[in-house]
Amino acid sequence: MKFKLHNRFKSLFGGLLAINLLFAAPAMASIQEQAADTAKVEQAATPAVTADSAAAPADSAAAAPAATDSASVSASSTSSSTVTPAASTTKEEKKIDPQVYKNLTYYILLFLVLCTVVAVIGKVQSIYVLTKKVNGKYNPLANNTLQAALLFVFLIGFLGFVYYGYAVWGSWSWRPAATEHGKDIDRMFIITTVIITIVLVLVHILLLTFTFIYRMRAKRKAYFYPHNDAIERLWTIVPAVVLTILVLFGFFTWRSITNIPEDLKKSALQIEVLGEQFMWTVRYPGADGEFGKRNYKLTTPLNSYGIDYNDKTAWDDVKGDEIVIPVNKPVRFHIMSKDIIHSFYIPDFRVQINAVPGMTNYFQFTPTITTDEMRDKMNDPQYNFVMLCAKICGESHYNMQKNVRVVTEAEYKEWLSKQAKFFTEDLQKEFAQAEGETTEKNDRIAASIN
Ligand SMILES: [Cu+2]
Repeated sequence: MKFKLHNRFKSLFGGLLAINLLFAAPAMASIQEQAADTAKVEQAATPAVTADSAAAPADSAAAAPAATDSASVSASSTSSSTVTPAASTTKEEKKIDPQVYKNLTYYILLFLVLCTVVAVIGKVQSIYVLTKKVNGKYNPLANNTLQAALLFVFLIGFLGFVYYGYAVWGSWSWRPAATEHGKDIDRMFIITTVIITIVLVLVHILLLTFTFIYRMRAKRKAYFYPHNDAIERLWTIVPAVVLTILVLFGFFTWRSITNIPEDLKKSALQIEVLGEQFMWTVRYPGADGEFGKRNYKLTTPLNSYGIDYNDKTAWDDVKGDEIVIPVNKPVRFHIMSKDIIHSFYIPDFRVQINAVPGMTNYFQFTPTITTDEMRDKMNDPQYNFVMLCAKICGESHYNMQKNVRVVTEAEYKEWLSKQAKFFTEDLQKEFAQAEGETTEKNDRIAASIN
């Protein structure tokens, strides 16, 4: 009865698999068809492209059916949004590339071959067991010993790999912190890593050697040991205390970084950073040290930052093409977002905080190493600090980075004087026109800026 049920399960599973393939085949074919379609559309839409190079994407798409799912989706979305007229003309002559069916057959066959290999191994194993049984040499615990030994081998491999990971890759991911508070974060990181590494190694040694030592053996009876209050207390209280210490440690470190007295907040160099899909805009307050007011409702094609130019403190606001900051001076970043959540992240500075639409987050820190010094330290003359978005915020998320340069005070001032103002001439004209006075006011604004 048991054997029959087992067999029935197999045939049921096989049947489901066959039905699945039956439905999957047309779906996969239609995905291929879309990809081929799009390639044609692109060919039609860009006459400059030669027939050979336009046919190439269709071929490569057909050659990798597993990968075409996402490719065809993105490709078809571009075709529908940008080149709709061309798409409608080519729609009538769509034809499925025969290569599609060849590829599909190939993958189905590959799958069946794999299934057969697994089945053969299973059969060989059961024949081996049967022969042993027939010869009266069958040991029901042999498999148990094998599994326990394999787990022990796994333990050796695992510990070796952990060691390799720390010894070889550890240094790759480690760079000196380039800010004052960075040292606190690094200390916390190292202590946490040491504690969790000790726990990781101990737990795995215990787990996998015990499965080997106490494996089931003939003539051994398991000792029934249901309860021990002392041990339970130990393994509850010790981790709880350790975790509490770690959490408090993190809490106080974060507080020491973010809790800054009002006067130090004000005396720091202020820089505003506005994230949006998919760029960052950097605003320096200009000579008056004050940012002009900003309101998202004022956003226009010319005034993409939404600056309120009725506020005269906005007139000298400077647009940074990169982030440049003087060394050993506290800097206070005002971090904002225009659309969705982004994240302001400078790994070398141990700085990361979300850019959230509708609110401003702040991060104040003091850089201690200039870019040049860091290049010497890293022995890499091309090395740059970089600020990047640490939230996967969409298709071109990777574009959201800005170079960060730490320089001397003099170099900073020189750089700042060369940066463009937000209040461009075009904007000045637009603003003056909106005010109802043209040239006169325009001149007045220009005079007061320069
Ligand atoms: Cu982003």
